[in-house]
Amino acid sequence: MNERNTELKKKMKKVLDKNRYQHTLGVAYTAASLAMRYGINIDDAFAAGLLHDCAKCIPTDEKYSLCEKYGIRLSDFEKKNSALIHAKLGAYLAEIKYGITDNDIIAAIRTHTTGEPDMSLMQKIIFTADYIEPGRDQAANLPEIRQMAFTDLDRAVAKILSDTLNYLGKRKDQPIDPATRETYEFYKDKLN
Ligand code: DGI
Ligand code: FE
Ligand code: FE
Repeated sequence: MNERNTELKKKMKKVLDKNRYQHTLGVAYTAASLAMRYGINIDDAFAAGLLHDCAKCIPTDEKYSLCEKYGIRLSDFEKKNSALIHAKLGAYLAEIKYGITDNDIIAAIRTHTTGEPDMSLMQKIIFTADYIEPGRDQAANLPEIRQMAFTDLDRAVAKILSDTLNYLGKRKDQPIDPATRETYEFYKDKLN
């Protein structure tokens, strides 16, 4: 592992709780494996995986005050749903607190929860690795999506979005972010 990633790993161990840290390592190694498969920089994918949830364990009120402090513009949906904020705030912290300068890594952190239309390979890899890392065991169709991730990444992205919309649609307490729908609209043709 390169020096930057060794440092980032130590820092994440400090700012994340135990379960989140284990999940983070799972995402980092899964992202590195997908990077090998699809030919992007392995160290960068590992770094993006390490940092994707770097803002997750910040208390909710502090998440909002940090966004205010740094002038991070939240969508109306994010203003009302605190679970989504860690992506945008995390992307910003990756840059100013953890020294990431690569825009593709920053974008991958920013879009890891909802995705966005027309993502880069790095963005799709982090979005997918977050869903399929070995520690995940709740989602439907995981075995199928795990294989698909290594055979047809766009199709895996589409399937993750379709399953996520399905799952959120069944839960009254979980409104759907328009960004999740827009991403699905862009990728849904890949399911055919
Ligand atoms: O941070 P993680 O738990 O690793 O995973 P995540 O960043 O994908 O998702 C954070 C939470 O956001 C998770 O509980 C799923 C949820 N989520 C994803 N898309 C939407 C959503 N929640 C709502 N309410 N609406 C969405 O569109
Ligand atoms: Fe997350
Ligand atoms: Fe995550």
